[in-house]
Parts: sequence; structure tokens; C-alpha cells
Amino acid sequence: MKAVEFSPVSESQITRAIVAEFAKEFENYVETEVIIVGGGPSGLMAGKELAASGVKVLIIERNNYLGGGFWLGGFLMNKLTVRSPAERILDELGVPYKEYGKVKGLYVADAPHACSKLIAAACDAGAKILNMTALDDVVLHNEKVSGVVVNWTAVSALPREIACVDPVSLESKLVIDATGHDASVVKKLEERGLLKAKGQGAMWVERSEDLVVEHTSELYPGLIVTGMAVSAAYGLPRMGPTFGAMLVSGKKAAEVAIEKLGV
Ligand code: 48F
Repeated sequence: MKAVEFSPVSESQITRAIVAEFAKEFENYVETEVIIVGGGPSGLMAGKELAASGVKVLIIERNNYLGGGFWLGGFLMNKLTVRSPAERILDELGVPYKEYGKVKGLYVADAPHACSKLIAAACDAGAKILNMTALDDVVLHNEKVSGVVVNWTAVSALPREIACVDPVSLESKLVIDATGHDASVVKKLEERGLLKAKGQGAMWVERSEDLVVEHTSELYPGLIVTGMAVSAAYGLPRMGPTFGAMLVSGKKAAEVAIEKLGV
């Protein structure tokens, strides 16, 4: 290999590049059309679809990594499954998969491959991401969810006595709860007696996926639910390690948002 000479850039220039670009983007996204809380399969899918339709969309994720439960099929095994017709979304994302043995309509794909393709698709479409950022609360104007209150994950993870740092607010026309089983945004409304989440039901794969998609909707003015947050809100059965409904529900959440925004 020939000697490689990198451009002569100093430490301070690198720091300035990070700070300046982050601040510019953050300032731009302090007000946005849609905020998605949770960067798992349903949130990423909703973000991709919204951004592809020209909607200004920000995904908030408390972890450093995106993808939620989509990196693993289940039980620490990195093969994920989808049931028909969700393989069409794998086609759209360019994820290779195969039908499992003689079980018609059950497809298997490599989870890291599928997850990285979905993350790339959301970014390529133009969705912006704030990772290491945790939901602290909702912004509520005239009984409508109008944004989120967030803090750095590192700050929210520390005990109150040593991290008394006020969070900041981001305004949006709509918020999508894509926080999975936690249904974190829904819980903020429940804490105030504004709605009652039914809690997740027991496992029943055959019913669960259709029901999650069917119930993907605006749960409270300004708040749309998608993915497993739908199950937690409506008391639907869980589905375990199969992901078709997460992808289809993310698509439907984007459609609901687009209709509400009148785009
Ligand atoms: O859990 P997650 O993958 O939710 P999903 O999109 O998909 C569920 C499936 O993975 C699986 C299943 C069915 O296939 O049962 O579990 O509904 O992704 C949720 C994301 O939200 C983030 C969390 O780190 C994860 O990446 N999240 C959760 N609470 C918060 C949050 C919060 N308070 N603030 C920011 N991010």
C-alpha cells in the first residue's frame, strides 16, 4: 500500500466542525413537523416514509445505537422473521431473505443486515436523528401534544442529587410514540390522567400483528402511536420476535401523520 497523507487539519478545527454543525442542525430542528420518539423498527420506518414525502422529521433515541429490538431476532439470535405481506418492505429496503422451509408466508433475514439497511434508508430519505437523547416529558398546548421535553441520556441516567440539569423542549406539529413496550410518551399522558393505557396482552402471534396495524392511529390529539407502543396502549397481544407489523405499522403511522399535516 502506498503512503497515505491525510489533509493537514488541527484538533481545534475538528472540534469546531462538530460543535458548529451540531448546533446548526439542532437549532433548525427545535421546531419541526414531526418528532418520533424511539428509533426501533417502527420509528425508523415512520421516519423514512415521512422524510421521503418531504416532511421535516426528527427521531429521538435514548441509546447511542439505533434499531431497538431489530438487531436481533430474539433470544440473542440474529435471524429475524417477518410474516407475509411484510416481505414486500424487505424488498423495498433491499434486504435479502428466504422463505422458511415449508412454512408458507414466513420469511427469515439476517437481523444486522435488515437493521442497517433500515437505518440507512431513514437517513438517506432525510430523517434527522438525535441519539443519546431521552424523552423527559411532553409539551402540551390547549390539550394537544405539541412537542417533547428532552435531556441527554447521560444526564437522565444520573441520580437527581448530582445531576440537577433542566431539560430543553422541542416543538412539533405531531409526536409519534415509537418507544416499544415502554410506550414512554403515552405514559406521560397517563401520569396526568389524560388517558389510560391498557398494558400489553399475552402472546398471540396470529392476532397481534394485524391488530397492531389496525390500531396504529392518533391516540390523543397530536400523538400518534406505532409499533409495540400500540399494543401497550390498547392492551393488544404481544408477538415476540417477528417484525412485519413493526414495519407496516411505521408506514401506517407516517400515512396518518401525512393526512393530519395535510401534506
Ligand atoms: O423496542 P423497539 O424495537 O420498538 P418497536 O419499534 O419494535 C418492537 C420490536 O423490536 C420487538 C417486538 C415486536 O417485533 O416485540 O420488541 O415497537 O424500539 C424502541 C426504541 O425506543 C427507544 C429505545 O431505546 C428503542 O431504541 N426508547 C424507549 N424509550 C425511550 C426511547 C425514551 N424515553 N426516550 C428515547 N428513546
